[in-house]
Amino acid sequence: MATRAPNGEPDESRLEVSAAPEHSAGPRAVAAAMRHAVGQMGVRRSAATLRRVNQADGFDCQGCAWPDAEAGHRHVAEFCENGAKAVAEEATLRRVDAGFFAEHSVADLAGHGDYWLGQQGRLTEPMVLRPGATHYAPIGWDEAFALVADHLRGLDHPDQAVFYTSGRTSNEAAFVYQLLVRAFGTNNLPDCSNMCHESTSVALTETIGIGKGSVTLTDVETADLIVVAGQNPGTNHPRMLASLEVAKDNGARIISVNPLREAGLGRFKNPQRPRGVVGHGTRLADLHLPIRLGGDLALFQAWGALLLKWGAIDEEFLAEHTVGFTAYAEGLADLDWDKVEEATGLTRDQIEEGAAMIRDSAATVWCWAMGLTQHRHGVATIKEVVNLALLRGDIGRPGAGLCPVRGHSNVQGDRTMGIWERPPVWFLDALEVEFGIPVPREHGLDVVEAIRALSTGAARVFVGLGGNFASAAPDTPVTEAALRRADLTVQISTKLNRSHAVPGTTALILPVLGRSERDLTGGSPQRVTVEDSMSMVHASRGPLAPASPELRSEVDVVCSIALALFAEDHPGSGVPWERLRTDYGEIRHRISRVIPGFDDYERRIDQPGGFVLPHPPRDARVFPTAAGRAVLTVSPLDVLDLPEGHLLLQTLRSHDQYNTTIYGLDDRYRGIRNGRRVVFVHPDDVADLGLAGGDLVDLVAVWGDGVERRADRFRVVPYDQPRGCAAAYYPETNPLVPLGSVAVGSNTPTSKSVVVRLEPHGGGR
Ligand SMILES: Nc1nc2c(c(=O)[nH]1)N[C@H]1C(S)=C(S)[C@@H](COP(=O)(O)OP(=O)(O)OC[C@H]3O[C@@H](n4cnc5c(=O)[nH]c(N)nc54)[C@H](O)[C@@H]3O)O[C@H]1N2
Ligand SMILES: Nc1nc2c(c(=O)[nH]1)N[C@H]1C(S)=C(S)[C@@H](COP(=O)(O)OP(=O)(O)OC[C@H]3O[C@@H](n4cnc5c(=O)[nH]c(N)nc54)[C@H](O)[C@@H]3O)O[C@H]1N2
Ligand SMILES: [Mo]
Repeated sequence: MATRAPNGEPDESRLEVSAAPEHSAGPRAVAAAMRHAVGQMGVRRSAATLRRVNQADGFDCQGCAWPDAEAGHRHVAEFCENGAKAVAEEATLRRVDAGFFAEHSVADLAGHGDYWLGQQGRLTEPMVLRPGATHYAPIGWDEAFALVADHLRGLDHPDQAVFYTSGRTSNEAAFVYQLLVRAFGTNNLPDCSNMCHESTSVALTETIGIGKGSVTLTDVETADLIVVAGQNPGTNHPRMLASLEVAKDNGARIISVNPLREAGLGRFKNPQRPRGVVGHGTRLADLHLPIRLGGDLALFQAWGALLLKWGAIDEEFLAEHTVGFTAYAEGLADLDWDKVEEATGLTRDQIEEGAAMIRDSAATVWCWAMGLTQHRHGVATIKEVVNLALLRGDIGRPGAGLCPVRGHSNVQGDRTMGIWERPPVWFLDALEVEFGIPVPREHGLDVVEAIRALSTGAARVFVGLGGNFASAAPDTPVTEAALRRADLTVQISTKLNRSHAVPGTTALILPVLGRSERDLTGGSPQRVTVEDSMSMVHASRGPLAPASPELRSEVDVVCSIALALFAEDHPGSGVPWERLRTDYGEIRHRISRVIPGFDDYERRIDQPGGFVLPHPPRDARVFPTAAGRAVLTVSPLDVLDLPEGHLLLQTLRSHDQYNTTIYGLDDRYRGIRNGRRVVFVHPDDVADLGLAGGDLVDLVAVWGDGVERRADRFRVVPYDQPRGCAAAYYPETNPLVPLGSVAVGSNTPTSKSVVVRLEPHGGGR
């Protein structure tokens, strides 16, 4: 365990920096996984729990949304190092009970960061903070539900409440939650997607007519070429490395587009194969393009221009299935190569080498994650990915397609279930018909808008179904002040986090079961379902005894709020909430009547591995856009500008965290031990700024609104990447991300490009 400085935060003075390793996984990953698991769960519970992860009769790993192998092809241990950490974090034996809250005032909790808070263990009983109180105190479940209902009924308008969701929520809980919110009368359903793959959803919906990826696991494993842009699978989707290894064995080539040379895409030692334990492992990336932050838009346009010049396009596919080709080709006719080189930081030779690999590929899979979505021109960049896939006819045929790699394990499913502030009309119509309730039609607030509404007092109640809104959202002081201004904050959570420490005037903590736990709501075992990144829906059933007998399921909590909220004269009372609460099969039955693709839901999740949802472009090259075809689009070349003496900072994940949950203080693949307050800077930039490795600096963000945003006390770590770029971990750097700095079209905070300057801490070294 890390020692603690007086404020309860980790002692960063023990930081150790070494060279980043060239390979990932291997036996050290197994050792790290076991260390975390045993530390949180003990030996016997670790073995019993980890055996059930991602098995056909087990529970879905909370770690990520990468699909499982087909049911017959699963290993005994179908999880990865970071999956084991995610499981251990939830199945920990540590507890946060009423005694803990009696000991720690809210002010005390607010003095701690997410690492300390998360390490305290699982929440065990409902807690309330009354107006003016210094401490959370126990409250009965029924009283808690009545308190929520009273506050909601007391609002002048339903739009004064916002209902956040984090993507770990099951399909069943998500469906009843959005139903509750819409029956109440608002579409204020901001979710973690707004900060994550929203740029993807917007770009794909406009261009191919559906906001989801078009590949299956088999496509990835049989691709000729895989482009991995703006994604760090070694840390965030480790099981993807196993798929990439299979693809390599089948002859695929891989291009990595990333400012950093991430260990996962170097050499991969598969811990589940003998040759991963000895020897050098598989070299995954054949070409690494160290792109400047935000340069992908320019790179993809340049690739498009080269493919056009070489005539390396699928004319038949373009003629039959697309619109917009002529405008696209004209748009690239006079591409400004100087600007391309400036934006990408790559040479024309490097760009041509990548383009030639695309030209020579019979089938290409395009993978991406936060490195593309969290930029000002994130939507435009992803539209350029689509342009390339369309040029090559790479949608709707084997071994090819679009592969946005999702974050939270059920973030895609939550959207399918209607967690969306801008729901489609057909969905609302279907809800109205199914439940006989009027539902609101005006779009609701997304994350950034919700923070604004809470800040001004336009929104007065915040409900969070999972997640850690305070730490995940941008502009931390602004977000925290917004939450504190609320009349009521309700956090439905498994573990303590910063969001509990920045309460509204009244605050509730409602503790729930995690996915690894048995759910006996209604008296018999319940299962839930989730959807992975490739639209596979399958069941999940937890094997463990609940962390506390007081815990309720998310479905139970949501339905119980509804039962308390809707009086008999309210149309919402017509929904059979008690039936839904106690029988998740009934929820699935209702889902199957509202959402296309879920027919015969109950039976199809009995099949090992579940079932795949329809995806017209993937299945039949049908594109449900307004034009009835896939759309090639034209976007202006946007180059992120960097004032003299400044750096472009990306905020990213270490190997020892799950978003705002910090597992530990190491980032093994980047050579960091015992610390998180580090800023990675190119060695020549370190020198040019008059600094040296190990110097203590404050990060100061520069943004057009004149506000000075700071994050203090970071150690400078010289690290290979394009000049002018820098990297530091989230959420410590969230105070630097301006609320107003968002992606055009998706409103996603630009967490991967923040203009900063480095100031020596305390004015000197
Ligand atoms: N263990 C673990 N697993 C996770 C998570 C976790 O925190 N921990 N989080 C989950 C969630 S919610 C998500 S969304 C995913 C996140 O998965 P990732 O998107 O892989 O997460 P990040 O750490 O944000 O990494 C972004 C990557 O993009 C690169 N990058 C940054 N800017 C640019 C750019 O402008 N261009 C290019 N080409 N590359 C760029 C960075 O160098 C880094 O390699 O992972 C999910 N899985
Ligand atoms: N600067 C910067 N900011 C970012 C990002 C970035 O790259 N840079 N990434 C963004 C992205 S991609 C995302 S997805 C968001 C993440 O935003 P969130 O999803 O809001 O954050 P998490 O850290 O995943 O939430 C962790 C909390 O969820 C609760 N929890 C865990 N499991 C369960 C469960 O089963 N049920 C319930 N009810 N609660 C549970 C626990 O209390 C835990 O403390 O952050 C975004 N913010
Ligand atoms: Mo995410």
